[in-house]
Amino acid sequence: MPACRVCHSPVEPFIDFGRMPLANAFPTPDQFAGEYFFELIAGYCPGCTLVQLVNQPQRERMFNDRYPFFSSSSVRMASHFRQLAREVAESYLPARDAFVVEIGSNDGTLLLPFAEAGIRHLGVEPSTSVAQAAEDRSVRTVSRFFDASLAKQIVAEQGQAHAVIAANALSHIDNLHSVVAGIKLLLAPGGVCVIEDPYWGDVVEQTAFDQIYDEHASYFTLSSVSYLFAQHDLAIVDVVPQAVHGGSLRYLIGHAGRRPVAEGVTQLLAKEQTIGLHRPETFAAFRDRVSATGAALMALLETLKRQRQRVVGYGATSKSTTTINHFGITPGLVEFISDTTPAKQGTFSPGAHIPVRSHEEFAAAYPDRALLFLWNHAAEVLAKEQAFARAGGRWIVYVPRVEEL
Ligand code: DWN
Ligand code: SAH
Ligand code: ZN
Repeated sequence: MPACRVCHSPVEPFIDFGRMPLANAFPTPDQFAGEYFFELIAGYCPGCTLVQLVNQPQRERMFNDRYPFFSSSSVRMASHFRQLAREVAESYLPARDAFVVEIGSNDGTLLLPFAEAGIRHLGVEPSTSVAQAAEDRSVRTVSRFFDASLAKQIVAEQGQAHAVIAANALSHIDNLHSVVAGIKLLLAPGGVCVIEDPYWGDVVEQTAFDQIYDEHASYFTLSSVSYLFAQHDLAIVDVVPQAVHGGSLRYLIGHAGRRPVAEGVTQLLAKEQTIGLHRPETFAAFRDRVSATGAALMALLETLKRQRQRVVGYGATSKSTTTINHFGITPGLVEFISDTTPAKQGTFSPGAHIPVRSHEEFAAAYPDRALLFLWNHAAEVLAKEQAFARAGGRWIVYVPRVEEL
């Protein structure tokens, strides 16, 4: 059994999705033959409770000059990050010479409000495709993987940071100890570190199985995050649930002993114990619900095909790679996938090779059904696609369960 990336105990596999391509490696036909596949298996560590991938693809394969996910693709996420930036600026930054560092800053969506306010900032973003987009918006970015040695260099050249932020980034990082040691070095004595990631409790509760893919190396609970940060003399001082990405948790972290620990922290730790998130039967039931979702979704798609109904996918998300390849969705069942990202248009979905086309093609001739791979942004999508519903189109969702809306 593989060793836990945090405590080195043997990890116990609990779900196997089979042979899987990389979620964001959208190939063109000349690249079909060279596609990279790995066995997508998630496991649980009984030593420190961290849920994690058993086989982790190399980071350079995933995060590079072709990385096609741009944070600015969701208007709702941009406003979520603007609100977070406001809270950090109001509550945690000194009036003079504040310095903010973001890990996994992508195209600069979260740092942009700091840049606009003239606040000293630095984004750390290894994928040059998106780092360049940040630079184009005048968000200062260094295109490197964050770790302890980069943290040391930043401190030497630019000083410690009053806020270190990582949204949907820590879950993407396999060398967690080096990264958390780096946060320890980088954070000013009274500074705050804000981490936000999908919450494993919500993944289980919503049967949001497609959050499991190559880039998501770890699936956090408060228990596992507390354990990790405590190893580096950092303490979780507050936790705030967030509705984004199907249910996330925001962790506010400081140097141990520097800030009072909110009651919510002790309460959630106790709740994670009582609801049995880490019991074998919880994992078994999750696996059963994933199979039930697959059976229901494939039956519905087959029925629609027999009825000659046109089905188009909505959002060539990272998550869709797991759904499509695990359940065996083919171009015969889903005609194409509509996506607003220019870098994905004209490519094909990883593994199954369903064409990815522009949103204009979706709007030009509405299909009978749209399969919502973007279920986490359902509110944003349904609000702007009212014309599709008026034209008689219906949505298919599959998280938390298969339903036609
Ligand atoms: O964890 C991660 C999160 C933060 O973002 C990364 N590993 C990668 C990415 O995950 P995702 O691809 O599942 O993210 P989204 O935000 O669920 O989907 C983004 C995709 O959907 C983009 O290709 C753009 C597309 N999109 C669209 O076509 N129409 C997005 C919106 C909001 C839309 O209205
Ligand atoms: N924070 C953004 C992007 C999330 S996608 C948002 O919430 O929308 C995850 C990002 O983390 C990618 O842009 C990826 O390139 C970056 N990343 C992966 N490993 C990293 C590392 N070691 N250090 C910094 N960023 C990393
Ligand atoms: Zn462990």
